[in-house]
Amino acid sequence: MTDTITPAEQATAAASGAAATEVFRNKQSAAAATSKERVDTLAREVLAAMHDIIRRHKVTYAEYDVLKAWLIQVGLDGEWPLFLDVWAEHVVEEVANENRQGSKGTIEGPYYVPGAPEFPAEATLPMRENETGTPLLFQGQVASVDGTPLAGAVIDIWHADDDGYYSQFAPGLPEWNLRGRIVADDEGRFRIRTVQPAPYQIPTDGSCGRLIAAAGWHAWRPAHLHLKVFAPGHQLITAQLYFQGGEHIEDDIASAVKPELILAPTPVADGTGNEVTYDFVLDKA
Ligand code: MBD
Ligand code: FE
Repeated sequence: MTDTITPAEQATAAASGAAATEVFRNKQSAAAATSKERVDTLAREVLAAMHDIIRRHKVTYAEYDVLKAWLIQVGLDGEWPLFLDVWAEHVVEEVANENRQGSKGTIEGPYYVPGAPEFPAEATLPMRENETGTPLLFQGQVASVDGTPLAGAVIDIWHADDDGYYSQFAPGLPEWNLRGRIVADDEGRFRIRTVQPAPYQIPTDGSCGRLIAAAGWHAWRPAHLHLKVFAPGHQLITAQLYFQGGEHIEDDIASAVKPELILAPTPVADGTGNEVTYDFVLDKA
């Protein structure tokens, strides 16, 4: 017996949803305005698509009330960030970055927190003394599309632990566990030591989980590292990197896997874990 509260004992959909909602509300870009014409067009077409579905499937009053109750509960659970990032963000990302020449990106998801502690080019991410998971050396170089190395590029990395929990979204984890901003060296190179994350199941005890259960879907994302790569004069890349052969690479619930984003780590000679090299190419701003 121990009196330590583990994330698994206390993590709830409502708690992680409330944290994700709060983080999103602090994001400045959320306040960006749009024109009346744009709102008119988009809102009208969303509503028309809904009307069309109701007619084609002859949606009943009983079904309409189930939907209403469910939508109310999504908000109460704080799960709008989760819902939107799992089932809609991938298309927004596709449209936003369709003209990029450099490295592929993918969705940000609901668990990024700006302001992680900063580290030099060779660094170990903040982790607990007994952090479980296979050690991973993640190294590479950041360059511009013309091949120029980007000295001082910042690699902002965050990922779940071996149990699938993100710090600040599950209780009992150190504030910045498995989160850090690594500043690349004069040649744009970085060497980051962390542990390989496990496949991730989105919360099953909230509204998103109820939808998944009611529809007979699954709640899994493949194991992934999240990254944002910043360099002056260049477009920010928001990406995730996955692991070759990992579970749910082929059926990510968030539809965010791309072949270019799959890593194939190899065991390091001294038997202390895996290593992998991945280079980032940034488009000019
Ligand atoms: C995640 O960890 C994630 O990356 C996304 C996109 C959605 C839910 C949880
Ligand atoms: Fe994630």
